[in-house]
Amino acid sequence: KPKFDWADPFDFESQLTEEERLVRDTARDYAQEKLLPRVTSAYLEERFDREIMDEMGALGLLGPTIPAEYGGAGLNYVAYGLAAREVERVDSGYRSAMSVQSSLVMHPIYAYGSEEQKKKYLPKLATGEWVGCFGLTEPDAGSDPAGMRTRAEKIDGGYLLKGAKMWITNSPIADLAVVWAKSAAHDGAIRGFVVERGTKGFTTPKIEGKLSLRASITGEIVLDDVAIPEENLLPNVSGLAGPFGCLNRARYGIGWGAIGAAEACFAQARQYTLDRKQFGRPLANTQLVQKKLADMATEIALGLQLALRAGHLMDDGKLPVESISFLKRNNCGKALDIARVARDMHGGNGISAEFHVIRHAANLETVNTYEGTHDIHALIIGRAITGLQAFF
Ligand code: TGC
Ligand code: FAD
Repeated sequence: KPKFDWADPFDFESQLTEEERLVRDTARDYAQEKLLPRVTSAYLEERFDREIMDEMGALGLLGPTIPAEYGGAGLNYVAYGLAAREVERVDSGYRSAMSVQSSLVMHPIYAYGSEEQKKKYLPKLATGEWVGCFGLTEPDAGSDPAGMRTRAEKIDGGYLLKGAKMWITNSPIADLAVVWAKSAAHDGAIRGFVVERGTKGFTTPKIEGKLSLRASITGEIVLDDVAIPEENLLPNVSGLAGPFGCLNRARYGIGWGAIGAAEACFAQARQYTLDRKQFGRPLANTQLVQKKLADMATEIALGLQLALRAGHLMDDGKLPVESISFLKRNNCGKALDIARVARDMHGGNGISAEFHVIRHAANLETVNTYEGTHDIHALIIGRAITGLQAFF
């Protein structure tokens, strides 16, 4: 009789290749041994440890799908997803740092950059020697990035950038920023520009006082007449398809990562309710608790299969962007529900940092919002189903 494994009820494991398992194990060992011990203090102190980027770089976790000739690990998208799941099992903020560098900074330079840009930036970003950030959102343009105000003006030998970006992961520690701006010289089209730290007029104030994703550093990007040379324009993309091409990959990785956070909450809630006794028996010996655990396990199993299927399609170049919205929306929404229920199942202890569940729940509020909110992805899916635009 096949044996039931509560942590892997559908033998997910056997669907992975040997290389994918190796990447997963490397990421899991690193996350459990090096990230988990420092996450609570980092979260409480609202601190991101910069050396994490070097550590991830040394393990090949930055730009894992970028070919080796530019410093990447040349892995497939399933392996990338598995790594995101392991890192987010510890904290969504650490996965954020990894996804921004990989999908939002290295990917656009790789996919849209000149050969010189690829050679100059990608190897340093792959090792973590340099940190990058991605500036799309603005104070008045979040869900609707087409409404951005940041402008690029043509000047002799380059461009002058004017504007401001808001809620930018890693901006205060970034060595370079990939910034999206409307360029008058290109009929007002949105274009991507690489801005290096130290360029006059480029500042990145930290956003203090976040109550979610506190182990990740977030800031603004202020572009006060920033003059950059012509060679810092990303030459091979124009329009919103540029930033969206990056978001597709990051959203895909988040779909995997959120399941890692949900699994951590589920495992923690299972153990806690087995250990904790009330009314003379373990909490896990009650019908309500068992139903909650069964619901969690079901959603995790479904979400994981969805992520793997998406990964296989992505690796075959057959994953429609609207299907990425299914993955991002479902897995983030379900992970947030699971984290909230796990918090509740811990009673008073559930609000303590020691038990991790409230940290995951608070983090997942952000994860459910960034890279397209839960409702924005519903509208993307709704438009694809009906052919009707309901954003406005
Ligand atoms: P729409 O008319 O739909 O499209 C405009 C142009 O873009 C193309 N396009 C895409 N291309 C590639 N991939 C996609 N997913 C694409 N979606 C659209 C489209 O084909 C079109 O091209 P063209 O050549 O015909 O002009 O544009 P819209 O303005 O109606 O868009 C509406 C909407 C809601 C879909 C979109 O704006 C949206 O997705 N909003 C959400 C914004 C968002 O996700 N922001 C994320 C910021 S970055 C971030 O959060 C990082 S957090 C990272 C971390 O810390 O982990
Ligand atoms: P809004 O767009 O103002 O949305 C507010 C509410 O209105 C949401 O519930 C939304 O679903 C709803 N809404 C909006 N439009 C509609 C509509 N048409 N119909 C119905 N409901 C609607 N951005 C970057 O560019 N780079 C980053 O690195 C980055 N990192 C981030 C890190 C953190 C910690 C956070 C919190 C955000 C980050 N973001 C980043 C920004 C993020 O992508 C935006 O916050 C997100 O896209 C939502 O935009 P907004 O905050 O302006 O909300």
